[in-house]
Amino acid sequence: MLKFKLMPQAKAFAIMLFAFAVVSSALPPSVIGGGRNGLRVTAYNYSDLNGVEWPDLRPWRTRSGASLCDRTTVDTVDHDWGGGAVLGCQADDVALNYVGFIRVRRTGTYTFSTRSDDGFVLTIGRETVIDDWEEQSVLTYNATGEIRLRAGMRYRFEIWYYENGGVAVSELYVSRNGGAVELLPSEWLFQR
Ligand SMILES: [Ca+2]
Ligand SMILES: [Ca+2]
Repeated sequence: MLKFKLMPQAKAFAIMLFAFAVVSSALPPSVIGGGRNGLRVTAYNYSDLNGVEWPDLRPWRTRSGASLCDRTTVDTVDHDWGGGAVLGCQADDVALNYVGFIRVRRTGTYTFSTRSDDGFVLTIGRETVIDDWEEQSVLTYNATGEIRLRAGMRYRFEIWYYENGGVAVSELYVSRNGGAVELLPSEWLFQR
């Protein structure tokens, strides 16, 4: 019977190569190819709106009366705070700014839909995909918007959300080319 004899160094190298192949195949492509998944979130309490109603207050332009109450990261946009505290902030009069990047694996037209209480604005690249900055109940309203995204491209991804009073919900769903609607996958989102 023919036997291959490897030098000890060659044997060690072969074992290292095999171990690397096993570890590499176990990692999802997003971990190999980029930064940490998810989005960064900055949250503000609003103590005094100076007589301005929330729908007229675009926090990315007007931050008067706002104070920083939390900075954190989230895997995706899937929050139902009920009537309680929004992240580490008040239960009412809170604005959140989610920031990061999105990269999809297949080119197509992506339809985003939000279930939010209250206001929600989604911007991808320079395009405002959802503009839904108003008082609303999750039971009665969903906003949608679509955009064409190319596979492998990184687009800046930003959401402004606000909670006026009562129940607070912030959820974002997506469907590609009119297919099944799913919660926005964390693997498509990058913090940097
Ligand atoms: Ca509310
Ligand atoms: Ca509330």
